[in-house]
Amino acid sequence: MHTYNEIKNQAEQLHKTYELLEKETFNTGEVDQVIFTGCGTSFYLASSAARYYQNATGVFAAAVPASELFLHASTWIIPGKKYLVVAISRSGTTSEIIMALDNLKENEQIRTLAITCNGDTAMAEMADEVIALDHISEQSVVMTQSFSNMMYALQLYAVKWAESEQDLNELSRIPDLVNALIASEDQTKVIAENLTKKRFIYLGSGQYNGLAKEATLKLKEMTQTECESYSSLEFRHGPISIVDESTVVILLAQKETAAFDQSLVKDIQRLGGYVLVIGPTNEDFEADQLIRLTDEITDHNRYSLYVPLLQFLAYQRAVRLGFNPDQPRNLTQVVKL
Ligand code: F1P
Repeated sequence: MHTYNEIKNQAEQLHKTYELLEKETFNTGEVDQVIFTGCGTSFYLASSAARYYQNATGVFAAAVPASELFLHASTWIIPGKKYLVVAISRSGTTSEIIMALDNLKENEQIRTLAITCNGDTAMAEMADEVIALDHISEQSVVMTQSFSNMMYALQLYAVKWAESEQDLNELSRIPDLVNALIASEDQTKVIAENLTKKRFIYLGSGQYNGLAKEATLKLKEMTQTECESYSSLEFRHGPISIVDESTVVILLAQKETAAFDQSLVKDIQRLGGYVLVIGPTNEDFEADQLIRLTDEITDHNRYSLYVPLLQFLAYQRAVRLGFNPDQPRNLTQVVKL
């Protein structure tokens, strides 16, 4: 039940995250590149946050799993360049993130920022700066509100860095909009509870590609379904061969990519696939099911509105299949090597 509750009350927590970040000041000193890093959900968050950050600030940003950063640091760090490494971890104790930070600590070209839901950890102690969302104390094994809140905090961080009032205004509206969406949680049940559908594919582009990957992980963790995700238009380049009547494609649509999104939906439908589109679609957009999100918020800032829908979908399917989402198979809250 705590997994459900933690999805359900994330808007309240987003309010608290906004209040916290609004007050904070950060070191925005010169950097050449920013590397976002984490493991599992926190890595997918890193993938989205890197795209958001670069778009907001104009500073080159990339995402890398924390394990890659300590196993293969030289493939990421170029001597002579200045880096900011943003380390993401709900627990702040995952082995790989600690090892990555430890590996970088002697390096003077690198400064670090940790974002975590536990400010009292080795990770927080090792970093030069910390964003501690201590109001999030998630009990669920799978990450839900910790994901949305850490992403939202990193969006606010980027926007403060860029000094963009317009983005800050849009982001300030997000918690109330998420709250309204959560009230209609049943929208995803149509597909979550349809057991004739066996195969799930998530598609998203830009910062939404990381979210498509995270949605895939949520479904996999809670239901052990073999599912996949791709950058939207990559899907035609091979993976589309698996589409049949048992396939559901969940497309994270954006205003700026609408024409490409629509033609992709039609191609998938022609092959028998069922397509659920989540996004700010126009009246004339066609799909098997549409969950419309407001276009009053730009593609750049709409991210948090997709998140609870994708989390509910995985949760609802788990319940329909008879799994207990609070006890996902083979998983623990923290991975220690
Ligand atoms: C990240 C993580 C989760 C995953 C699992 C183990 O932890 O990999 O994404 O669902 O429960 O931990 P963290 O470093 O963010 O605490």
